Amino acid sequence: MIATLAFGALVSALMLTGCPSEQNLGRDDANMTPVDAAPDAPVNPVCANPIPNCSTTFTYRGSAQSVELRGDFAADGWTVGVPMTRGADGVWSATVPVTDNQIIVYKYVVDGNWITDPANPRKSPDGFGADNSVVRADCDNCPARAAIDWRDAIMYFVLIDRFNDGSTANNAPVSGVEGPGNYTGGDFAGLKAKIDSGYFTELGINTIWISSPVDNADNANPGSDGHAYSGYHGYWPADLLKVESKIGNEAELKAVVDAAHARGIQVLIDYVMNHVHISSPTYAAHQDWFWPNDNGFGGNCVCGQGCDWNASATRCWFDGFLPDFNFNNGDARRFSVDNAIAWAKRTGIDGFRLDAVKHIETSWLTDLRARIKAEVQFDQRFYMVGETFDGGRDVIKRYVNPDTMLDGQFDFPLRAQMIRTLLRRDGVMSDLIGFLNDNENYYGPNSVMSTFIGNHDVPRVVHMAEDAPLFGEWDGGKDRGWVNRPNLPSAASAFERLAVAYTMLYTLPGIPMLYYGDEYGMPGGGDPDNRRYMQWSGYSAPQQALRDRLAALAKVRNAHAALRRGTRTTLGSSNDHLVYQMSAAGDTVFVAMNRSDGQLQATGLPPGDYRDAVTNEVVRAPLALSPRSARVLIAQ
Ligand SMILES: [Ca+2]
Ligand SMILES: [Ca+2]
Repeated sequence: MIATLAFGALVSALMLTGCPSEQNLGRDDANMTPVDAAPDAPVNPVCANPIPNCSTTFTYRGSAQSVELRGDFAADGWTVGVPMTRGADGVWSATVPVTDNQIIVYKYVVDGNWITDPANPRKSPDGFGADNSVVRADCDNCPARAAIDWRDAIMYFVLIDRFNDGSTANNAPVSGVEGPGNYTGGDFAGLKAKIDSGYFTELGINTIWISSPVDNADNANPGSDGHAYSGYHGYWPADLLKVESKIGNEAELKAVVDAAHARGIQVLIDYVMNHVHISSPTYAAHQDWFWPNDNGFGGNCVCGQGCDWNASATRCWFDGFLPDFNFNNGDARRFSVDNAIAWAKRTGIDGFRLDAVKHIETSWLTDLRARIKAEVQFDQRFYMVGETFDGGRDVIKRYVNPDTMLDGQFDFPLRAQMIRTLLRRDGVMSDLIGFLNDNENYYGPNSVMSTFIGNHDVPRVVHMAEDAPLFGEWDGGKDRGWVNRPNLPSAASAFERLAVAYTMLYTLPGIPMLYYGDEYGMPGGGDPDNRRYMQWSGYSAPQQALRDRLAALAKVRNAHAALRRGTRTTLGSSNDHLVYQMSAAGDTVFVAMNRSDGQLQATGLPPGDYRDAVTNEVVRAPLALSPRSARVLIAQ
């Protein structure tokens, strides 16, 4: 709204009838962030009487014979336009109906010439080498939600189909597909129910990344393992303009976003731009927008088959039924970027998780960021985090530039090192320290990476923490995706090691990302066994302890800026333990962890009394660390 008011001379937009009075500017208890959220977490001014519809007026000062408004204020606004009329003061104007907070991209046609609005500094690339003007209507003058600083985010990934079935009416599994590869019923309605019930709030989650809401192919297609799969995962986009009916409709998606926002929770959607499913109407209409599945040597160009994953990274097809966009084609790039922008505007989301970044032409990313800045980002930073599933920091960093591309990426190299050192107990703690020393600040001063140890493309992390680990840090675990599927470990040790690793994630900068089910150590081998339906009750004691620990860690992280924004100093270590200090202005937190199965003395911790911020115990240094334990300590 600030942006709109800044050029109020341009848009005399504000139809202020019914503007809420001071006392109802969102101080509605039902909408307040619960007490365990960060002191500086966003509060949520929600207007008591929002005004959905109003009108806005555009003006042009200049001599002309005719002036017309063109833009996306109406479905045919770019082709039909609205004639502007000259007032007695010589100012041209046109008034169009809008909804509250509607973002309008427009141009003026002055005596037949298309121009941007000379009085409006906010411009967005039009994809043809020139600009459009952009304004946001503000009907109720209601203050925006308090903006999140993304360094304060704690993220949770919901694979919608596998999370919570809120409506059996939309359940429609694909015939010919076995259970693990098929739709299981999870939907937006189920997700909203969990948001409303406070599930995420109790876990200290303030950001949810949801799997793609875009319509997916209804086909069954074979995976590389020969089993038939459906598009339950969201990575087979078909009709790019529609919501996937098996997980809900657009109103239900919007209700998820609104419910999250009311609780101070941001929403990211997974946007899949690299490819479409071969049944997509976009592919049918525009085959020239896609790379041919032809390696030039008489073979296909499927990644890892006729084309190399790396040498042909941007053009190879992930599978023979997944045509790959060629964004060197300007029409293809405009269409795709338009589509991503449209999803952001329609849903009111706060960011994107962008799939398979190293497999697209970089021009797509730079075009998207420029338009996000102009057309979507008004009240707070629109966070874009990429997936580059790679152990190389250089290739990951290539796409991190908050000004022109991504805010950050998922930190796969950190994940690998943490799994090696803390869960599998390979090597020694100094390996991890050396890695952290190199990793901190690696991606640039304004980047915000996302840290994690589990996601939907690797075996469930609990099995890497078992006494005898079942998987290595880069294992896909596909050999245990359908058969010989791992069981829940019965011993507490694996869960205790996970708690140590999460203590590190929650005490270092970056956005910790929790994969659904990992909060209670969900078991599972490789894809699709790593995507079992969420378990909502009946946890073992070690599972419950892990989940409680994560909730407590989130509270500690929210309470201490040093953990979210501070700098780390190693104080002491041995082969099996590590002590470090996190410091920010006026805030110091000590972290001590022991990965071994025996008790160890923490070294480097200054002598004195401490309060364990997770358990509230008071302890004294020199300090003994129990087997497989970590403490977050505040000097007393
Ligand atoms: Ca359902
Ligand atoms: Ca590609």
